[in-house]
Amino acid sequence: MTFDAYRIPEEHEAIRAAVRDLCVDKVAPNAAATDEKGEFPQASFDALRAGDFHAPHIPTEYGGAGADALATAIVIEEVARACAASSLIPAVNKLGTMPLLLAGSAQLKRRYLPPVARGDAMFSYCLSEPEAGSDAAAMRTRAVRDGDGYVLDGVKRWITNAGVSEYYTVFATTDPSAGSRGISAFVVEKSDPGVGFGALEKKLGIKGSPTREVYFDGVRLPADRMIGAPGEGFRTAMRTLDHTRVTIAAQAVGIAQGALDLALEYVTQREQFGKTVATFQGIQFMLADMGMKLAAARQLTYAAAAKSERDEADLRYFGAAAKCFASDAAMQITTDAVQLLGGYGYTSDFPAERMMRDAKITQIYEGTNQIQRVVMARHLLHG
Ligand code: COS
Repeated sequence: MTFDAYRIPEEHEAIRAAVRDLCVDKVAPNAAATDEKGEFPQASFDALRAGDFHAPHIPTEYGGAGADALATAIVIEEVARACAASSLIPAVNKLGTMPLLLAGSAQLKRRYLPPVARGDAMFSYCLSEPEAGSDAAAMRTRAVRDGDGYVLDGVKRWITNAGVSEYYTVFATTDPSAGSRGISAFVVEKSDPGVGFGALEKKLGIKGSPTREVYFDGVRLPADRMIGAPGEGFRTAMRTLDHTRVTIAAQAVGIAQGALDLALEYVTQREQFGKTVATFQGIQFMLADMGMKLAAARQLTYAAAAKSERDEADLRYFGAAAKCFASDAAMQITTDAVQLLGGYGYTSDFPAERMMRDAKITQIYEGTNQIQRVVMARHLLHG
């Protein structure tokens, strides 16, 4: 009797090998420059698009690659191993389109998913506001019913790929008296009159991925741009994050793997006291801890991805746990990689410091790790 349970299927490993090859050749070489210049990694986007890895989760019926949640996580992980900023291309395309996939009408999906699948458009997600970060339900952006449509006014902040993306899922309150039950979701196009963008945020890491404010000044939206029913927007936003926190976990795993690979290469070449530093037990213990944390983070991430694919009841808990654990692990592993490279690790001649800066955001976005702990504790206490 053969035992084949609890193993990544061969087809998923084949996807990993294909993305890894592509990233080594065509994404990693751009990573330092995209970070240094703070410019969108167009060459990496073009390479990912050519390989159909720019939005792999889009179902085949809309012209996508139809990758399941585990395959999508593996794609994001492998891109992040080479360049964290570039991994936000598949990750944010999933984040932006997930509300449509979960709650959108057939007509909205048919209209907006094929351009993303083809790589003609990207899709961003607009939830956070200047005064509504962790407390997402406190948003002030308003959509007021007007004739046969809505008029949208407000400001969204920290919007990944803003300005580059063609489409935006925007959450706005349609009934301020109803709190989180008065929030609705809409598709907004970059070209809709009244849509504007702020200056690029000057960030610590993921510098190649543009982050801007998005402004809505009297934007008229036809009623059929609403995703799901009025008042269901907050629930859709939260269900989306349950799925996409898994992709941030995958991104963190990829960044950490890149840092461990780099550290291993360095310590087996660097000589001090007449031998490679890898022969010292103090170094070996650090490597062992890095590898152990990474393995645990990857297993939790893949388990959460499987739950995402099956939309299991405890996905909320597993998505939060994977994102929290993997991002904390990535922060520790990248910091240790900088330490293992010594003075060289502290310079931009080596990518360790970039990886450390990039890892930091994974502890913050798609819900801070404090919020992930709130989500986990609520699940443990109340089911
Ligand atoms: N799936 C489905 N529904 C959910 C849900 C989920 N994961 N989480 C909450 N809801 C529902 C609740 O069931 C509740 O519905 P009812 O009003 O019908 O009872 C409603 O949403 C409000 O839920 P809750 O009272 O738990 O909301 P809170 O205001 O306490 O907020 C947290 C909950 C803190 C978890 C939420 O605001 C959050 O995740 N904040 C972080 C936001 C974030 O990740 N921002 C990053 C943006 S992307 S970079």
